Amino acid sequence: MEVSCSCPSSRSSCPRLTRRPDASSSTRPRGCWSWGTDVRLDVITIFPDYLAPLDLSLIGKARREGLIDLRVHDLREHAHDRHRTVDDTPYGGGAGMVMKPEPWGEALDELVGGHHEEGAETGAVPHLIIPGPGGIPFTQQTARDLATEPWLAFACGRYEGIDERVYEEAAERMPVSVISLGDYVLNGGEVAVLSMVEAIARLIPGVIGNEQSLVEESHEDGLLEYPVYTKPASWRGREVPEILLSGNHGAIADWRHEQRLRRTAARRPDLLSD
Ligand code: JB8
Repeated sequence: MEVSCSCPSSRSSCPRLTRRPDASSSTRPRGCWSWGTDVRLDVITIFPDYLAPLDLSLIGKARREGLIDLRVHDLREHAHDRHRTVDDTPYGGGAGMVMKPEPWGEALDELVGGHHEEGAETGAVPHLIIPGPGGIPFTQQTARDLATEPWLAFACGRYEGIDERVYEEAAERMPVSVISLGDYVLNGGEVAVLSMVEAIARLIPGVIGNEQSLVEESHEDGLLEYPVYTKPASWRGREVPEILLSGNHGAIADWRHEQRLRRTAARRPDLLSD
């Protein structure tokens, strides 16, 4: 079955249609093209195995169904010396090593077409995300914004970071954002990319079955979530709040709102004052 399309861009220029049209294990009809839902994600790293968890759970299922086209690339494929070197000592001295520009240049060329080549591929480019503790903060709003983009690429740094000229050259070829998960330091970008991909991918329509569960959660409307309970009603002498057993839906909604306000004031007063 071939589904007709109404997207104004041609198939050959739409980055959302570069994947196979009929992933064999998809629950959608074979040959079914989708519009505005699937997203391409590329990750460049010297540790591709760090991204293995993205085969699991809801994100793995979305990949197998073709909702997410996630491709992980080994940066060392673009290091051509005998030791596949990706780092070198910093100019000006100082601690640690810096990632060399040449492998990054080649890896980005491979994504978007040759180095300043005319008409390579379709002209489509990804929004390049580079995790780093010196970046702008990643928030639920960042995840919402990025989830609307058709093509994201993530560059995972290691050591003391990537040669600054890579950021400069990339920014002349595609949108680039340096993004930080928070005010703490990791050993490299991979774990940050795992977090960002999960936060972004779960907002893509179809990835999470129950879309209402995306609305009723922390950070969706500026307050933390209310506490939740399930059976049994009494456990180790601890009772579920009586209101939740009352069947009074209005009173339950009021109680939950009050719990959200209290919890936000106690744990995240910054969310109430901003
Ligand atoms: C070297 O804390 B982070 C982070 C730390 C890093 C690199 C990338 C990200 C690369 N250290 O978000």
